[in-house]
Amino acid sequence: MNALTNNKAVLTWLDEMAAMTKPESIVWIDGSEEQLEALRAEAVATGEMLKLNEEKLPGCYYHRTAENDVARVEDRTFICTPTKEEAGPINNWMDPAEMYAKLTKLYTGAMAGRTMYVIPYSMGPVGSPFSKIGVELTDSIYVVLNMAIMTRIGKSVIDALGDSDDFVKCLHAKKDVNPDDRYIVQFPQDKTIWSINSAYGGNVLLGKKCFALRIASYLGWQEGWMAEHMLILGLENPKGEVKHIAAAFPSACGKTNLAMLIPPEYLKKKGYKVWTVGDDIAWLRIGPDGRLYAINPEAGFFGVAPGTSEKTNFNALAATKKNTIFTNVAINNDDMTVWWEGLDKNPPENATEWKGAKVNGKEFTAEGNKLAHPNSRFTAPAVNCPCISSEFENPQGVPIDAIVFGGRRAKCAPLVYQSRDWNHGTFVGATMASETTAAAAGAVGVVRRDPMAMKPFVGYNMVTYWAHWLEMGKKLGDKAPKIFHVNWFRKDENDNFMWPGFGDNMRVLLWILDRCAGKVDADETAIGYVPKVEDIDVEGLDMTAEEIKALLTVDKANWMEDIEDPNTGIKKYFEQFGDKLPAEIKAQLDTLEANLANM
Ligand code: GTP
Ligand code: SPV
Ligand code: MN
Repeated sequence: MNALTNNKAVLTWLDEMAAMTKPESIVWIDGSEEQLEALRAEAVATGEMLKLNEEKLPGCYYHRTAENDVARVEDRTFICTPTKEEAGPINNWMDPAEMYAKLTKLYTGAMAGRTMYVIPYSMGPVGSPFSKIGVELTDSIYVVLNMAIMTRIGKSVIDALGDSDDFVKCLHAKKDVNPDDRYIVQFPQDKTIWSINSAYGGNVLLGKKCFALRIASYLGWQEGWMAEHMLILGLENPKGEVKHIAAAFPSACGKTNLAMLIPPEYLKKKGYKVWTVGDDIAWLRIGPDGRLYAINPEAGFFGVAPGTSEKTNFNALAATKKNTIFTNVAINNDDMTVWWEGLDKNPPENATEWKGAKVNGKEFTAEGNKLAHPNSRFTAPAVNCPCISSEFENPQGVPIDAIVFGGRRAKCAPLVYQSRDWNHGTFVGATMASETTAAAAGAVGVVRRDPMAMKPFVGYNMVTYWAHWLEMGKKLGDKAPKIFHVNWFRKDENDNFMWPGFGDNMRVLLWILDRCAGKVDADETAIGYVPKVEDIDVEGLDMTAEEIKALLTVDKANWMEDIEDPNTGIKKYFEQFGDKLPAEIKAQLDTLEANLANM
């Protein structure tokens, strides 16, 4: 097929990559429905995808990845800046020349006998001042079809690029999916991403974590804006006024769920609503009026399937009912529909589990096995979401009133607290911790520091990133959003969640917005402002004031341990940054210690 562009920079790079990977043919993705439909048919013919029930799940497909290839691989992800210092101590680093040489060997002939697809794509609405363009080369139809949902693709994008060389060069080859030679590599200065030997989501949909977070966070630092692992939601009150909240939680810690929240019945009746702008990534810029504005650079949701049900996340489930790709969930062979843990209490008897074995799902799960992989996902178009915001395509983005950090903490962090100001809020983000989840390969349930939920995604030195946050705060001045921290995952002595979560998180969002509007008082504690028990509305909730109080307590011993723990503590974490730690962050730690000492 003819190239879609005469752009010299694109064509020269494409020639180089094709000379290295040696595909049998090259196909440009123009974004037309005819072309995508032909690719779906081809993927079904080769067995790469299965067609699901056309009546119950129109336009939906199923894909299973290799057993060794089911999540992001953080130990094989590299930030290749010219110096190690620029990547910082928490990123894997290799000298760019060395990495290019090493990977060139792996890529040489990697697409022999295969087709290379050329996908022009835009992160953000085409033509928005926030938006950026990438071109992904891939030998995977699964990647093409996912990118077609997750980003804006095709002719309009390459036309918008024109003659410019300002695009991110993304190369993906699935090769033989060998985990020992798997690499996910960012070269921020070259605006280049090379991914090889994986065919799973976040490792290969290069517009997402690789570009929209790792490369974009680096560009944001250079250009004075921010790329964050944040959902964006609009909360509408009964008067029809909408305030926007951006929230950063680590992977599989509730962003999709909060972004699509359905309020508890009594609030719904009053007229409260939540509108989804984004569920995973926010690009934030200071607008002409000096406030912070956010867009969602994505066009779809790559959401965690397990735990998604009509009760927990009605809107996400509704979004998956058509034109969706399911990865590593279970299949109900009776009617070619999908199932996962938490969808309902009725696992299909005639099931295929995520690895491909035919099993009796009832017996299989009763024996303690999982039918769906814990990180199985759906790729659903944002337009499918019943609560998609009318601002979703707004090229100027939405003004942000509050920033919320959060994680999975069985102890320590209360249900919600407010930072004293932007710098303190930056410290709260920088010292975030969370129990690990199945979203990345490795142990699950271990507490680790995950600053701003960006540990796996920051494309430069974490301390420079914190300094950039402090700098943005200076520029925003008194127009800065207020910064909060939430924890939906606090547990009691019996290991039960103390807070119902999901829709009831709305009660906490209302307190947050009341604080932003100066409408409600709070208790000043060592860690920041904590709600008064009576200010968390419990109407319709079966919870006592004592239980709310327990959720809000700041326990001195727990907090001291959080600072001092020799393995996971804040001090230990900060040590690796040495004297590069911003003085303001150190000062905030000193204040926290002094406050706790006075408790
Ligand atoms: P990534 O896409 O990996 O970045 O994840 P995410 O932050 O969007 O996480 P998501 O909303 O998909 O939630 C992950 C898991 O946490 C799901 O199994 C949810 O059911 C569960 N979860 C979400 N919100 C809550 C909550 O308020 N309470 C509890 N207990 N679980 C929750
Ligand atoms: C995450 O792990 O935070 C995700 C899924 O959103 S992935 O795109 O695989 O990174
Ligand atoms: Mn994510």
